[in-house]
Amino acid sequence: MTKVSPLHPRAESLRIRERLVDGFNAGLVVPEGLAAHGRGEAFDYILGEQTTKHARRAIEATAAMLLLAKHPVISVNGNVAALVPVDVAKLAKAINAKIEVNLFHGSVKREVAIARWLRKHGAKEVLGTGKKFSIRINEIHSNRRKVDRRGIAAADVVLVPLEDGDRTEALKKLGKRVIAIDLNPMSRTAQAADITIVDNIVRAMPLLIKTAGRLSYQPRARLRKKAKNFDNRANLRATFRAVRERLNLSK
Ligand code: PTJ
Repeated sequence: MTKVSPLHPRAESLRIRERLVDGFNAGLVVPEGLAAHGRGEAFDYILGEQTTKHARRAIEATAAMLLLAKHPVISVNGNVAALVPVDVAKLAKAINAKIEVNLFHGSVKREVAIARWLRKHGAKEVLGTGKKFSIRINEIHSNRRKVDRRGIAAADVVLVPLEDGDRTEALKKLGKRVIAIDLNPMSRTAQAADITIVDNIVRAMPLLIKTAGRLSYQPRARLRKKAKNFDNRANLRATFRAVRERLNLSK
C-alpha cells in the first residue's frame, strides 16, 4: 500500500482508492470494481465530495424504512466490503438486519473471502455463501439471481449499495422495497429504487448508522410518516438541480 501524505490536497480521495486497491489485492474486489469506483469518483467530484441536503433527506427516510422493516437485508458486493466493512456490521446491528453477499461477477472463492472479511470486521452472521440455502430469482438476469432463502429471498426491504442495473427493478417486481446508495443519480438503479441516497458510501454509511440510532427512539407512527412522505423522484430532481447549479458556478 502506498503511503498517502495527509498534506496531499486529495488525501482522502487517495486513501479511499487505496482501500479499493487493497481489496482488489486481497481478492475481494474484481477489476471491474476499480472501474466502477472511478465512475463513482467522477460523480462525487461533481457533487463537491460532500453529503448534500438531499442525500441527508434520503438517509433519514432510509433509516425510518429500515427500522420499520420486518426482514431488512443489506446486500454486499466486493466494493462495499472493501470500502465499509465495519459500517456494514454496525448498521446490521443497529437495525437488526441480515447481511448477504451478492455478487454480479459470481465466484464462490470471493463470496467466502468477503464473508470472512466482514466477520473479521464485526459481522455476526453473513449469508449468501455456499449452496445449502441458495435459490434462484428468475426475474434477475445476472449472477445476482442467486440469493439466500434466509436473506434477500425473504426480505421485505433490501439495501443495495453500488448496484449495477436490473436487480432493483426485479426486486421491486417481487414486492420488495429497495434502497440504493449510488453516486450516479441517473443510473437505472437510482431511478427505480424507492429511496436513492446519492452520496459516497464512505460518507453515507456512518450517517445512516447515526440516524438509525437517533430514530430508533421515535414512535413507529412517526417513522411511517417519514418513510411515506419521502418522494424519491422529487429528491432526485432536486439533486439534479444542485448539480446544475454547481456546474454553472464553475463557469
Ligand atoms: O463485486 P461484484 O462482482 O458484485 O461487482 C461490483 C461492481 C461495482 C463491479 C458491479 O456492481 C458493477 O459493475 O457496478 P456498476 O454497474 O459499475 O455500478 C456501480 C454504481 O456505483 C455506479 O453507478 C457508480 O457511480 C456507483 N459508485 C461507485 N463507487 C461508489 C458509488 N456509489 C457510492 N459510493 C461509491 N464509493
